[in-house]
Parts: sequence; C-alpha cells; structure tokens
Amino acid sequence: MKECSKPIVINDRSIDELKELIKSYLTDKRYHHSICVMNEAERLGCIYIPEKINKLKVAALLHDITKKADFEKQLQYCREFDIILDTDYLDSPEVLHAITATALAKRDFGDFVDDEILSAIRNHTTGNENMTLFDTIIHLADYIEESRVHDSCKTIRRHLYDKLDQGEDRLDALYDTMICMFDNTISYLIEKGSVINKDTVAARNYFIKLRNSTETRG
Ligand code: DGI
Ligand code: FE
Ligand code: FE
Repeated sequence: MKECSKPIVINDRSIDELKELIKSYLTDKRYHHSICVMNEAERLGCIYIPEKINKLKVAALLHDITKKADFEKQLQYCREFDIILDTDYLDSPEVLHAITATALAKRDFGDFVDDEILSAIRNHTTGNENMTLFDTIIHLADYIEESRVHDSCKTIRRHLYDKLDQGEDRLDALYDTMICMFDNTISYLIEKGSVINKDTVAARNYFIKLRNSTETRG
C-alpha cells in the first residue's frame, strides 16, 4: 500500500459526518457494533492516548466497512486494489475484511484517515508483531465493546477494568489483557479447526515479550 502520511483534522463534526457516511457500507447490526467499538475506543483512549481520541473514533467507525462482503466479493476487492494475498488467507476468509477495509477506507474516506488509522483497521482482526498502542486499543475495543455477549468478551473486559480499578500499572494491565484475549481467540480457532494466521500468533508472542520485559524491569 502507498504511504498516506498527511495531516488530518478530525473534529466532532467530521465524526458526525462519518457516522452518516458509513451507514450504506454496513448492516444495521454492524453499524451498531461500530458505534459500540467507537464508544469503547473512547473509554480506552481516555486512559491510554487521550490526545488521539478523535482518530480512534474514526478507526472504530471504519474498521468493519467491508465485513458485509462475502468471500467472492472480498476476492474481487483484492483484485480491484491489487492486493496480493498470502495463500494462508484463502483458508481464513474471516481475516480478509481487515485487509480490504484498509484499502476501501483509504479510497473512499481519504480525508478522514492517515497511516495510523489505516494500520489499526489492518490489524483489528489478527493483530501483528509491533502493534502500536493505537492498533491495540482498536483491536481490544472490537473484542470487548458492550454489545458483545459472549462470555469470553465479558471476561476480558472485566479482566482489564478490574486490574485498572485495583491500581495496577495501566500498561501491565493492558499487555496482560491482550495475552488473555489472544489466548481466547487462538483457543476458539483451535476448537473450530481453523487456520491460525501467522499475524495472530505473532501478536500473542509480541505481548508476551512485552509482559516479560516489564517483569524484568519491575
Ligand atoms: O469483524 P468482527 O466480528 O467485529 O471481529 P474480527 O474482525 O475480530 O473478526 C472476528 C473473526 O475473525 C472471528 O471469526 C475469528 C476470526 N479470526 C481472528 N483471527 C483469526 C481468525 N480466523 C482465522 N481463521 N485465523 C485467525 O488467525
Ligand atoms: Fe472485523
Ligand atoms: Fe468489528
């Protein structure tokens, strides 16, 4: 993908405008989910990167804009955007929407996005090694937003906020929560007999290394 580092200005008006614009890309249920991810990203943003809350909201609103597309349509997007797929992706179609949403967000919402936002959209499903704090917040917000009803989502949510309430260092709490979350995702994929994307494994390893390095420091 071409570099897209340019200054963007996001204010409350642009967020409202974006909320309207994304409606035609999403089902009603997915729109509701995206709003919930936005709210959760704001909550987490206040704790971790308060200066980037508006950009987090944009990433949250755009993260699933190609989720509606079936496998054929995903492949069509890939051809359209000259995306060359690792063969792994053909066996894990659930992951494709993160790649195609990144390309579509850049094309259709170019005035709202920069590289930091595009990276978070790209990493929202699998994660990756060296995920930024911004990527991490979007990934976690997607997993724990309030409309997620699965027990594992509620448990991960409680895991983070309990640790923060108990006064644990906020980054230690985040790294530990990310490891638990990736453990859940990977266990779920193993149960289903699915291909585990190498980026998902790399992301888990990355947070384990971060936790180990803070333990050594501490
Ligand atoms: O799009 P959402 O449902 O909001 O959430 P998401 O983008 O995290 O997608 C979740 C799906 O992605 C879920 O079915 C698990 C799947 N997934 C995540 N990592 C991997 C994966 N699927 C495969 N096959 N391999 C992965 O590494
Ligand atoms: Fe998604
Ligand atoms: Fe999502």
